[in-house]
Formats: sequence, C-alpha cells, structure tokens
Amino acid sequence: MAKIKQILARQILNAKGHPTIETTVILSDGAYGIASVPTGTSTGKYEAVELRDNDEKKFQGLSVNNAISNIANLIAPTLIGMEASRQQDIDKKMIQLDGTQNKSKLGSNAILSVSIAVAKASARSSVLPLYMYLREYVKNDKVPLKIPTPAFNVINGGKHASSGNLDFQEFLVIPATSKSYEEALELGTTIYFTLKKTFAENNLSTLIGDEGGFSPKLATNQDALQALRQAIETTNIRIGFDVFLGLDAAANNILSEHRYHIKDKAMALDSKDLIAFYEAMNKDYHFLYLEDGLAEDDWEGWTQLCARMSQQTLIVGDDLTATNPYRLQTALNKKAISGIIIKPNQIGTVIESLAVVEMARQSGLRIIASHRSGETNDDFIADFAVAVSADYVKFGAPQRGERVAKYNRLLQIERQLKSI
Ligand code: 2PG
Ligand code: MG
Repeated sequence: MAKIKQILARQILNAKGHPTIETTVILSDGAYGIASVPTGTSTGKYEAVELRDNDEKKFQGLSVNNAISNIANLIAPTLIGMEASRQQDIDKKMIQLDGTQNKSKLGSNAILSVSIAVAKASARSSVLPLYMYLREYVKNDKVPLKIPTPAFNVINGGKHASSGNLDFQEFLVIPATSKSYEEALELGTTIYFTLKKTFAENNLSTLIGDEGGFSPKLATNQDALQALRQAIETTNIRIGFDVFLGLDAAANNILSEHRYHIKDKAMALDSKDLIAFYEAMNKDYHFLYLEDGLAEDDWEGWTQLCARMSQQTLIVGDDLTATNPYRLQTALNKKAISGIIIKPNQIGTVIESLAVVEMARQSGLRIIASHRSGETNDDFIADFAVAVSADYVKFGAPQRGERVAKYNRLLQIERQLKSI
C-alpha cells in the first residue's frame, strides 16, 4: 500500500492566462499524480472560496502564492505518510485543517488540487484507469458504466464573451442519448462548423468566447437560437431527433435591482415574466435543458419554473446549488430542479463532490459533470464524469485545447470500455 511521500505545488497559467495551481503528489512506490484546478468566470456566491493573493502588482491581483504556501506549509506536513488510497480520510483531514464552512482559510483551489492529485497518484499506484479507480468510491455503482452525453456550448454570451453582446451565457447543442459518444462528438463539430459558416455568410463575427463557442453581436438572444436552428437545418441533422437545444442563462448575471434584463424585452422582468418568456420560447425550440434559468436566491421563482417546465425540459441548478449538499437539500425541499451541475471546485474535494452526486442521484436528479470557463488541460473531470455515470457532460465547444482535452479523454475511455 503506497503512502504519500511528497506534495509539490506551483503556479501555472490557465487557458485565460490567469494563474492557477498545479500540484504533484508522489507516493512511496514511485507512482505520482499531477492535477491543476480550473476557475469560474461567472461564479456563484455559494461556491467554496478560491484563494488569490489580491496583490495588484502580481498577475492583476490573481496570483495564488498564498494558496501554494498553504499546501507546502500546512497540507503537505499533515498528509505525508498517509495511505494514498484513503481518499476519504485525506479529504477529511484537509477539511478539518481548513476549519471553515467555505474553505476560505486554505483555499478550495489548494485543497482540490491536492485531492485530485492524490486520486490520480493512487489510481496509478493501483494500475487502474482513473475512472475505474474513482468508481470504487461511488457508493451506488449499479448505474451502468457509460460515456455521458456531451452538451456542446456553441454560442457564448454573458460573462464568457467579451466580444459579443448576448445575455444568456451558453447556447447548447445536445445530441440524442441514443448516439454513441463518437457519433455525438461528430454531430457537435458538424454543427459547430456549419454555424461558423452561417455567421460568416451573414457578416457576423466568428470570434470565440471563453469556452470556444462563437460570440456574435445580435439584436436579441432569440436571434442566436434562430441562427443556430437555421444552421442545423442546412445539414441532415434533425432537431428533435438527432440533437436538442439547451440554454445556460446564468441568470445571476442578468439580474439587477431585483429584475431580470434581456435584450429580447424592452421592460425589465420579474421571475414570473422571465418564466413566461422561457415557456413562450419553449413552444418554438423545445428545450431539452435549461440551466440557471433564474438567479441563485430566487427560490420562489425556481419552484415555479420547475413546476411549469420540468415535464418537458431538464431544469438544472448550477450557481443555485453550487455542488453543495445544503444547497442541494434546499433545492430538493423546494422542488426547484430536476438536474444538477457538478463542479468539483465549487465544493473543493473529490469526496464531497462524489457525495453530492450520490445525494442527487438518490433523489432522482440528472447529473451533469461540468468544466469551468477558466480551464487547464487537466482532464480529470472526464474520468470523474464516467466514474459517476453522469448523464451529461458540459465541456464547452468542441474547440480550444483545454476543451478538447476532455472530449478526447472521453474518446479514449469509450475505446477502452468497448474492449472490456
Ligand atoms: C457555468 C460555467 C461553466 P463558469 O456557468 O456553467 O460553463 O461557467 O465556469 O464561468 O462559472
Ligand atoms: Mg452554469
């Protein structure tokens, strides 16, 4: 049984050019794991705290030297000598060492980078692919092992698109679950490049946003949906059979002074109006998926949204639930969601992320494992998604290295599973 021998952390850059942490964990048998952690751009206020130095002279205040010192001076001395396969004990030790509700002392970025690097090192030591290794920690592993269906973010808006002007953050294309992963990936890329051609032919920008989707300037959000539908209709891919449409409204970012603001409507909207707008759009677009349709504190609105739309559309919490068991429990009590986004860095450890998946699954929710907009090339989330038999993954557009790293990892896993 291998023990943790060394933990080394350093500052690297993420895909947005901002600092993040890369941690290496070396075990007594020589096995090692390297993990780097992502960062959100449109973060919710209930997420665990990512520690940054706030020293304006360094990386626009975004350096992570304090978090790295916490790994070197506090986490490493505590964990060295522990059995690497005891992920529960290791994560628990870090949670205790931090001692806060939201990991604000050591930083969720420090803790998660160690948590994932330990899992990777221990998987290697056990000579298991990471997804198989992680599966050993999944309590209900009766759900069959499968590649989740990818939800491709082909148009970027909101905070992810500095060159565009759309209010909703993500316009998603979701292949039918009957497609193999390989087929789904091809559908995603076909639509992506057809859309690029459509935008170019209409003299619209084909610049891309943080997650690789196009970020045009349009008169309304519905114009984006229309362009997407038109692009798909020029191919032989059938909407409603081969692929479905979805949205991540990231509604925190369209809320100001208790009202929602979107360019489709001249007047500011309350939750009821916004829900009516979604319902009206749904008549046209038959959304499979609506994430963060309302803001994170609009519980009443969420209950109504779910009551009105969850028969046809997956109503998904992201900023609302923040991969947090207490937030999830409230969402369940209030019947607010039918699906949940799982982002390990919203909560800060591997074991806590797995526990939230477990809780969500027992309550009958759909599971969507997700990247962050500020990703690295780390592909842990792909293995995690397979390990928990997530229903969907959200890794951005099928473009940009940090996005395709995850899509390509799923291809590898698909191939491995076929040969079992
Ligand atoms: C989201 C995510 C990922 P961010 O809102 O779903 O797509 O964005 O990482 O910026 O929070
Ligand atoms: Mg979201």
